[in-house]
Amino acid sequence: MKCKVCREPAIIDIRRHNANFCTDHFLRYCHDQVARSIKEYSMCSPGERLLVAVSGGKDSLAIWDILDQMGYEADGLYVGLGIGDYSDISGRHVRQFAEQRELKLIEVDLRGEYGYDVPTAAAVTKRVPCSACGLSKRHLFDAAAIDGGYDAVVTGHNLDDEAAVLYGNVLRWQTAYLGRQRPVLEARNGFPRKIKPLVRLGEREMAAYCVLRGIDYQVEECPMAAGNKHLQFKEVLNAQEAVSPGSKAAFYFGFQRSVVDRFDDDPEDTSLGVCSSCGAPASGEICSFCRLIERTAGAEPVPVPFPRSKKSDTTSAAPSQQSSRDGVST
Ligand code: Q46
Ligand code: ZN
Ligand code: ZN
Repeated sequence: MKCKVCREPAIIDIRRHNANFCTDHFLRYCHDQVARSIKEYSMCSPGERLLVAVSGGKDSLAIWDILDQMGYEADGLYVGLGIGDYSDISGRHVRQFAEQRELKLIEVDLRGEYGYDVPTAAAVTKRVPCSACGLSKRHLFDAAAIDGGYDAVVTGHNLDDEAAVLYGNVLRWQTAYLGRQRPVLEARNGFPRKIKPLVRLGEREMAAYCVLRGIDYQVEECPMAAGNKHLQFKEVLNAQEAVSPGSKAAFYFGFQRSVVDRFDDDPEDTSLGVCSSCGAPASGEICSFCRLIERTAGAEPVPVPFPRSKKSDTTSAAPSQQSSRDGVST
């Protein structure tokens, strides 16, 4: 197996591009794919201040690393979700990464600052953990970006994530979500711009990127992800990709090219008011984040299940079934 560019021994094959790369050319390929996404979708410009939502997983640390190397002013934001050892280890990876590169890291701890954690919120609301978790993260990312004067929030959603979310939304014809499933969501209604520069790169490529760049990341599955529909959708698409490489990219980018504009892209919502408690955009008197704080106030902390091991997440592995959200809107 030889590198497509220099003919030296290759360390990774990318079947959907029918290409193999050596270490140097693979790292360059990752940068080129990010630069291409940024340009093609007008995600951000040099000189803008970016806030990277970092979880401690491979994708968010990889995109933080790439943007930093590209010369962007990119700070990190880590939200401590209170998911036992999983959160403790994730936080350590994020801190170590930021310290090694002398990057600015903002930390918010749900239990310390808002009096609840994800397992407790899930028990109180009687909904899947990803629901309270996603709500909390979205609110805190948005608030930190607006308060800190950042030009955009960057998330580490990769091609596997986005194709799986799209698949779930198409399966149930979630038209309101389909209109928002773009690599860029412009700032509006009091929310910051959101960008996903990893949409051209797969999960396996991001794991390889971190290994080759010496980035330590959280390799365990989130213990709250059991039953997460997103994982099932990834498995379906992985099976399809195995028999027909390029299917995920064709599905996702075909949608972007020819279909997404047919759906309403969340037009300016004049009915949105301002939360009387925190000042965030809200459809009622107080926003759903502040309602969650109220509901969880005084609740007994709930124990966390044991972490689940991922089936595969290395340079030589097939695309892994890494967790993400259960929700359909990213
Ligand atoms: S951390 Fe949170 Fe994910 Fe865990 S509880 Fe679900 S959403 S799976 S990205
Ligand atoms: Zn090469
Ligand atoms: Zn609020």
